[in-house]
Amino acid sequence: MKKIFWAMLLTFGIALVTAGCNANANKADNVNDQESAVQGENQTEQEEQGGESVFNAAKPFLFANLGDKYYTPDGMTIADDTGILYLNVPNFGNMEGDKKIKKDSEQGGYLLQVNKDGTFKELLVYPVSEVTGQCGPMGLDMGPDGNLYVCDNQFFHNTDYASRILRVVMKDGQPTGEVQVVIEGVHLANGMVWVGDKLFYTDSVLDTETDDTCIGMGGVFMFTMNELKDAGNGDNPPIKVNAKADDSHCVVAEKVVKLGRGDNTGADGITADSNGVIWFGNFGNGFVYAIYPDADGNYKSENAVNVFDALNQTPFTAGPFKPASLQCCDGMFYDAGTNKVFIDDSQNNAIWAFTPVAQGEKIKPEVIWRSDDTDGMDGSLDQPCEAIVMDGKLIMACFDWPFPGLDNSTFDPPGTLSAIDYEAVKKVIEYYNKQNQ
Ligand SMILES: [Ca+2]
Ligand SMILES: [Ca+2]
Ligand SMILES: [Ca+2]
Repeated sequence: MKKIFWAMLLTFGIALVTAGCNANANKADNVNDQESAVQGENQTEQEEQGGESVFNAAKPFLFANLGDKYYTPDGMTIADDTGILYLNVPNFGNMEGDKKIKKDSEQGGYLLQVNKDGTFKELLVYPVSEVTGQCGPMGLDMGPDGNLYVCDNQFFHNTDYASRILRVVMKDGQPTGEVQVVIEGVHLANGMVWVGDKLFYTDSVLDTETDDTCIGMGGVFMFTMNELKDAGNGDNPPIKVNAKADDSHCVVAEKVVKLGRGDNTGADGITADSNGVIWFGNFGNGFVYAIYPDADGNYKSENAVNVFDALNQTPFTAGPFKPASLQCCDGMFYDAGTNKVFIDDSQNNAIWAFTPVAQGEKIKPEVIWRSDDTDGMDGSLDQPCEAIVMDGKLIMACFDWPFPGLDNSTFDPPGTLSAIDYEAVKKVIEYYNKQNQ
């Protein structure tokens, strides 16, 4: 469960301090205080270099080499009470045959525990679906009951609504071995977040009529813990959903406008900020949306709005990176420390960040880092799919399973987790804040 942090005040405070530093820098020549003058010179130097030193410090490094066994890492979450980082590894990267059987891998994929030093251990091999003989553990989050809830994406094995939401029963931070099917009938289960007693997950492929411009649809589904608690437990059957916009649990469905590489995959990454606002984006075209809770804390379709129109964007050109358009939102992660939502951009091998905005406003995503087409072994981004902050690092899982139109051209194990120093991330954010003034 993501804690609701009261970070707005803190962030506002940091913004004021930053503004004060800028004022000093501008007046540095006239100030006798030596420290202020040195600080001013450093800042001028950075500006002359286009922030080169700021961006160089934010170069990703290899946080974990997952070896040849765990090659397609995806969802991550950290337990609030224990600080344990859980990582799902569906291992889609290497499959064979018509039934998409995973090669050199357990068919169920894996749940790993990742430690602060980048070492890890396998906690669970997921049990497989009777329909497909596979399991595809992707997005996950800790529920208020202390159990892990998991998106089991079966879409690559079976497009006949075989995806599920699973409950990994936990005790003392470790799986007991029991895994229950809580929801079934999902089409492409992808991202997940708990907000209080409400679970939200994205289904990236909902049934819809398509034409030349609208090529797909995805949506966000919501369940309360009260609805879920008995589902799949003992003799109780799972809850069945329809992967359609008119399902009673579908809070919002958004069509995918054809753009760039023409990918029709809808809602993917999803996260919640400290005000309980839900942020999600489309994998296929990079559109970003928000669902604002109403005064009673309810989430309704009329409060779901587009906050980033990828069709009418100007390519991003700041920093030392190639011009980039945001046309792919994979995982999203809200970090209270910076008050930023991070977007994993699988298409551009990039990590973006934006500040949450009030209802009616638009977001302004900015590139924190972008890598070339790499194998990820030096920590470069190799199709980043999920991000999380742990122990002074922004950590990104590298999916490394190329689709058409992505910068990543080659599946090249071992699987990798990249990381950027958190202080360096903050300095990049400060740099952009200055440029925007
Ligand atoms: Ca995803
Ligand atoms: Ca790789
Ligand atoms: Ca690669």
